[in-house]
Amino acid sequence: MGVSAIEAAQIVPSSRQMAWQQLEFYAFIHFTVNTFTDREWGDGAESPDLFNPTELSASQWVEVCKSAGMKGLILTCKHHDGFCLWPSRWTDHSVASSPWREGKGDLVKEVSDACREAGLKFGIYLSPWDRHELSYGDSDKYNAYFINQLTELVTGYGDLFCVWFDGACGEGPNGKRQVYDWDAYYHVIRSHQPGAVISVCGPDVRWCGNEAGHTRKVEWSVVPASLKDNEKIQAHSQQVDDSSFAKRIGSDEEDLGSRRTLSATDRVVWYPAEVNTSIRPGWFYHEHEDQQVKSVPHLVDLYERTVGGNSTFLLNLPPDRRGLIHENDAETMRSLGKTLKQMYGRNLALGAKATASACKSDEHEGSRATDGDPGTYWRTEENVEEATLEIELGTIQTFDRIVLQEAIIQGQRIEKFHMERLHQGQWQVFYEGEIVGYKKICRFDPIETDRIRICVTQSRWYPTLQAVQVYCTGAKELHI
Ligand code: FUL
Repeated sequence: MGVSAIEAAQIVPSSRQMAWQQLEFYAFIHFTVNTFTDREWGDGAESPDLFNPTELSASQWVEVCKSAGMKGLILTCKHHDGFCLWPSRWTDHSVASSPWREGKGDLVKEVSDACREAGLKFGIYLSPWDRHELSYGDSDKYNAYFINQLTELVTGYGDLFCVWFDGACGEGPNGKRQVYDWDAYYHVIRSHQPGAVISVCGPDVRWCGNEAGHTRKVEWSVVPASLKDNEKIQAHSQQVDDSSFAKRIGSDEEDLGSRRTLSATDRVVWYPAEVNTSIRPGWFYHEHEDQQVKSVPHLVDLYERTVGGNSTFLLNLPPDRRGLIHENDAETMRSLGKTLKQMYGRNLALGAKATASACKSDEHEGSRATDGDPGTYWRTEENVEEATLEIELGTIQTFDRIVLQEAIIQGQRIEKFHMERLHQGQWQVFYEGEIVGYKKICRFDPIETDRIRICVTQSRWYPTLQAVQVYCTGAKELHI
C-alpha cells in the first residue's frame, strides 16, 4: 500500500484532458420546461406545450459567452424532467411536441451550429436521472433508452468537447432504483467522440464536490483512483430539490493528493477538477432572481480561484422565457470579459531574462518559462527537486499578480514554493505557496521591484515551469 511521490509525478493527462484543461473557462446553459414553470427540478409531468421561447437566439448566448472570454458551452439537452431539447426519435417528450418553431425546432442543433460558427467548443449535459421516462427504474430497458438518446447526441451534432453526467437523483420513496450501465455509456462516447471528456460521473473530469464556488487551497490533479467511484459521486450529489444544496460547501475532503494521502492509497490517476456554479442562485432562470446576478468582482474572484487554482471554471448562464440571456447577466458577462482583459492584458515578464539555479539542458533553460511559448518549459534534472528561477524585469515595475504554470504534459510536481523580490539590495519573501499545476494565480498587494525569484522548495522528482507571467491588475480597486 502506498504510492511514492516519484510514482505520482509520472501520472500525466490524456490528450482529451489536456485539450479540456486549456479551455479554462466555459459556460453551462440550463434551459428547459423548468424555465417556463419557474422550477429547478421538473417532475416529468410537464406538458411540452409549455416550452415556447418567443425570441430564442443561440447566437446571442454564444456572443455573451465569448464576450466574457469563455471558450466553450455545455447545454442541458435533457434535465431530470426528461424533456429533450432535440427531436429524439425515442420519445415524444421533446421540442417536437412543443409549439416552439411549430414543433420543427432542434435546439441542440441551433446551439451547436452557433458555437461552431463562433469558434466555441460545444458539449452536452444529459441527465441520467429521468422523471418522465416510464422505463426508468427498469434497469436494462432504461439503459437501452438512454444509450439510444446518447447515440443520437454523440453522432448528430459534430465534435463534442464534453459529455457531462450529473450525479443528482431524488428518487427514493417511490422505490425506483435504476442501475446505470456506465461502462456501456462510456463505450458509446469513446467510439463516436474520442476527443470528448466525460465529466462528473465519468473518468476524465472530477466534480470539485460543491456548487457554491468553493475551491480547495491545494487542488491536485493526481488523486486516488477511488475518487472515480460513481456511487460515491452520486451519494454526494443533490438529492432533494431545495436551494440550500447550491450553497453547501463540503469541505470534509480538502486534501486529495498530498504525500500523506499518497501513502494511504494504492493507485493514483490524473483526474483534474472542475468548479461549477451559477451566475444566479438557481440553475434555471427565475425572474425574481434578476437582481441577484453575481457581481463582476465576485466573478473575477471566482475566476482567479478556479482557473488560477488548478481547476476549470464552468459558469452557468440561464436563458429566460424569451430564450435570451437576460440583460443583467449579459451586461455582467461583457464587463467581466473587459475586466479580465484589462487585468491580464500585459505580461510584464514576457521575454524577460530568467536564470535558473539548475536546468536539464539548454532546451530547458530558465527563459523557456518567460518566452511566451506554451510549448517550451524550464525543468531541472531528475531528482533535483529544489531549484530557483530568477527573473529580471529590466526596469522597476509595480505588480500584484504572478501566474505560474507547470508543463503538466510532464505531470504535476511542485509541492511548495515561495517568491522573493530584490528590494534595496535584499531578497524579501512576498509570497508563499503550495501547488501550482496547470495554472496558479498568485495574488498579493502591489509590490515594486525589477527582480523576482521563484524558489521551488519541495517537488516530486523534478519541477517544471512552462510559464511565469507578471501582471499589474489594479484588482484592489475592484474590491476583491
Ligand atoms: C445538480 C442538478 O440537480 C442541478 O439541477 C444542476 O443541473 C446542477 C449542475 O447539478 O446536481
